[in-house]
Amino acid sequence: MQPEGKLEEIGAFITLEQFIIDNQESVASSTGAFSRLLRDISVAAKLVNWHMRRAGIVDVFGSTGEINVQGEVQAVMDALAHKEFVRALRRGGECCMIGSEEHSEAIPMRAGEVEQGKYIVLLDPLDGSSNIEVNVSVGTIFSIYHLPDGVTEATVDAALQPGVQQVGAGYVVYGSSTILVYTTGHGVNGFTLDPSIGEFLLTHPDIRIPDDGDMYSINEGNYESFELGLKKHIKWMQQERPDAKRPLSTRYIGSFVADFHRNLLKGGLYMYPATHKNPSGKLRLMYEANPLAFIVEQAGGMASTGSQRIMEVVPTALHQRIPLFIGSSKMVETALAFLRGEMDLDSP
Ligand code: FDP
Repeated sequence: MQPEGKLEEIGAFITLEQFIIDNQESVASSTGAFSRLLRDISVAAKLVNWHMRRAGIVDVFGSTGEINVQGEVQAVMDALAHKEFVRALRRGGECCMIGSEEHSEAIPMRAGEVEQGKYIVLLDPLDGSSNIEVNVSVGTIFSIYHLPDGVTEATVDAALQPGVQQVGAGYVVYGSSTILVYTTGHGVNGFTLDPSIGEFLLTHPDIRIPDDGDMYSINEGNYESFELGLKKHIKWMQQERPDAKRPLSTRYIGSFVADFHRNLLKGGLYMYPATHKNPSGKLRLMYEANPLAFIVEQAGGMASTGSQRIMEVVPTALHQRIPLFIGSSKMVETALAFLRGEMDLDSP
C-alpha cells in the first residue's frame, strides 16, 4: 500500500522483497525459486543503476570497440550491464540459460551440473544505450520462461517459446529515478528505487494503461519507407480536429523502454514498423517486444505486429526482429484498422 503522507514515511512502503514473498505465499506449490530469481534480477538492476549514476565521473561512456550480434557498436555500459545480469543470475542458481542482446549465443548457466535452475531469462541488458552519453533514460528489459517439461538441456531451442508462455516479464528504467516494473500474469506493479536505503519500494501498485491517449511515438524520419496505411494513420493523427482531440502529440525518446514506460502510465502508442533499412522491424521479439507485450496486456493494453498478436508469434531465432505496435488498446486498434485499410484520412 502506498502511504498518503510524504516520503519521510519510508517504512510504510512495501519493499519489492516483501511483495515477492507475499505473492509467493499465495501460490501453494511455490518452492521460492521464482522469488529468488526475481531477487537476483533486482540485485543486478541495482548494480547497473550504481554504474549508471557514476557515468560521466568514471569512464563508462563510449564503445568497447566490439560489434554486437545486432551489428551495432557495443557501448561500454551495454557490456557492463550484460556482465552484471549474467553474474547475478549465475550466482543465484535459479536460471539455467540466458539469452542476451549482447551475446550471439545462448549462455548456459551451470552446464554439466545435476541440479540446474529451471528458468530461462532473455534480456536486453541496456536498451536505448545510444542515449547514455547525453543523460537520456535507458533501461533493462527481461522475459522469463520455464525450461519446458521433459527438457533436460537448456539449449536455445528451449528458449524459443511464444510470448504467451512467459511466466514473468519486466523492465527497469534508469531515469530521473530508477523504477522496476514487472508482471507474473497477475497485474503489473512498479517499484521505485530509494537510493537512501537501497530498496525498491512499491510506488505504482496495479498499473492500468489508459484505454486511449494523446501521444504517439515513432521515428518519423523513416516516414518515406512506411507502408501506405501507416502513412495515412500518421497524417490522420496530425489532423486539426479539436472536436476529436486531434492533433495528437509526438513523443519519441529513442529509448524503447522509456517511451513504453511513459505510454504505460499516461496512455499512448509506440510503433516501430518495418522500414527499408529494417524490413522486419528493428526491435527484438524475445527480449523487447514479448516482455513489454506481456506487461501491456496485463495492464489492459495491446501489442501487435500489425497483423498478429505479438505474444502468439512462434519464434524462430533468439535475436529475431519484429514490427511492433504497442500501447493503449484504442490506439493500437486504430493503427491496425489503418493498416488493414478499414480507416482512411476522412474517418472520424
Ligand atoms: P538502441 O538502438 O539505442 O538500443 O532497441 C533498440 C533501440 O535503441 C530502442 O530502444 C529505440 O526505441 C530504437 O532502437 C531507436 O531506433 P531508431 O534510432 O531507429 O529510432
